[in-house]
Amino acid sequence: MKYTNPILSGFHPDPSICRVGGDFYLVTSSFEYFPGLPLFHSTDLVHWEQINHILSRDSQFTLTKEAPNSLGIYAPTIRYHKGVYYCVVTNVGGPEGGNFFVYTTDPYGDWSDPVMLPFGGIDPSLFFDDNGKVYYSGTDTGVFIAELTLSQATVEGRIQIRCDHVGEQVYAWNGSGGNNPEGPHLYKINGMYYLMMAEGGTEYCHMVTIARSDSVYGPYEACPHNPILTNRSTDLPIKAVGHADLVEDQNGNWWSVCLGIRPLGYPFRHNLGRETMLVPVTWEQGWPVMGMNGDGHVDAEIETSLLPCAESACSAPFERSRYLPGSSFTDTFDTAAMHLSWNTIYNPDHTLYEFTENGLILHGNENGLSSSDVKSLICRRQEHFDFTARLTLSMETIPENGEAGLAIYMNNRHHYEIAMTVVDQKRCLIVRRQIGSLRAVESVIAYDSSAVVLQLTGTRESYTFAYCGDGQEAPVTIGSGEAQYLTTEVGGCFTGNYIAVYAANADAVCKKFSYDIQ
Ligand code: 6LW
Repeated sequence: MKYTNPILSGFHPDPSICRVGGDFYLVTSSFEYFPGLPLFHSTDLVHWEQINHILSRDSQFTLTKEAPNSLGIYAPTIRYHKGVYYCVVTNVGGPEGGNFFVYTTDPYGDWSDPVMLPFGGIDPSLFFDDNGKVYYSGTDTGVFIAELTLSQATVEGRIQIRCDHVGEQVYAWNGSGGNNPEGPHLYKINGMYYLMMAEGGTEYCHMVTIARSDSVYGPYEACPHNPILTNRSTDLPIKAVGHADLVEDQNGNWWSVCLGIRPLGYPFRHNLGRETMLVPVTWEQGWPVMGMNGDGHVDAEIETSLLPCAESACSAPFERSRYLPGSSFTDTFDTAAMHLSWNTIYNPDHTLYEFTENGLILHGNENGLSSSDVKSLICRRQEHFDFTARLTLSMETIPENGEAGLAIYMNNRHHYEIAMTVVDQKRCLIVRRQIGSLRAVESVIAYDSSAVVLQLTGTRESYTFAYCGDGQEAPVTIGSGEAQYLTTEVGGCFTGNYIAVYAANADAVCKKFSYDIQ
């Protein structure tokens, strides 16, 4: 069978994976977006459903508002041990930031409040040794390992886990000499400890390296064929691969998930964020060999007969299906809760969202798209280069400065949008672009009706805006902008583009939203 990378398209960086029987669980970073840590399930490693968010409550985390930088929820690790799922992660920024873990016995249900850990830095990982000891690895001035003493109790039928003590931080191996050694994961495989990490930075020199030892604190011996995974200095379409995690399937085959990017073209610029890839892993002389041909690369198409669940047996893996990422999507906002694929930026102000039988009312506050504060906005990842998004929107009255619309959004300083607004006391539709400190109004057209369908079409080259009024059959294009200026290389950081529905200084009713893959 052939599968294609990415296995999770759009902004899904720093993947971490664990297996429980025939079930795989995968989590990715979420930065300033809320809820945090999307959680996915698969039985074949290729088809994933989103089943939950690990951080779904304000009591679990407060996101720091410091746009346009990406702060917030960095690089998680998910592990399963004796009936309990653990996710350890960093909330970067703010007084409530730091490293912590949350846990649950049901990954589909609520995860615990955070158990804070007294380590600085980022990229935490947990390792449960078969001798009962638990180790944390992370990255501050270098990559370190420290023992954790955890205790478990059952209170009112619910499991409670505490961290009673942390051991000394031991800097056992700091990679092969590349910059930014980070994202460490510790494993024990056939009696040997393996410390795998990313080096080279999360850009085009990214790579994965590994070392092994017969003792957890080392000394570690570097793999003679490091880096074991990289696409640097190749012509492969997927670039910047790194930050990997390893998993063994129930048949004894090994796999790695890692992040990678797909530039729009040359010069390299990418707008979909860092995406999740899957590569087969074999072992030679006690070292992992990654990639389809063992060449240490991530290919866009991978031929393998080893996926853990044959296609026929996987025909009904999604009984509890919540959301299949990467599919076309329509929301008529007729449930009282936000669909799993929607995010807000920062912890939301819940009073800005009202579900009614007419649709979702966005109560716009004073914060427009360029604000670095909490906005009346919902957004979902751009998962494909080619797509069309449509929003059916109505606004009865529009006060001065009021607007609502549909945007392609990298951050508060890089976004293009189409909106219904008022100019010179007349209702109109407007297309605007902001690229850093440059702002332009592309077009303003008079528009009399209170209802409209706004359309955003994406390609590798451009984002194009159109509208459809009452009784109008074909959308009318009123503006467009280059895709290459809404990219990480131009104005982004660690995230990818989102399609956003928003209101500011006015109320708007959203009746329908659709995202169609072209
Ligand atoms: C993450 C680090 C990295 O913490 O980028 O690519 C950082 N790897 O390990 C943000 O995702």
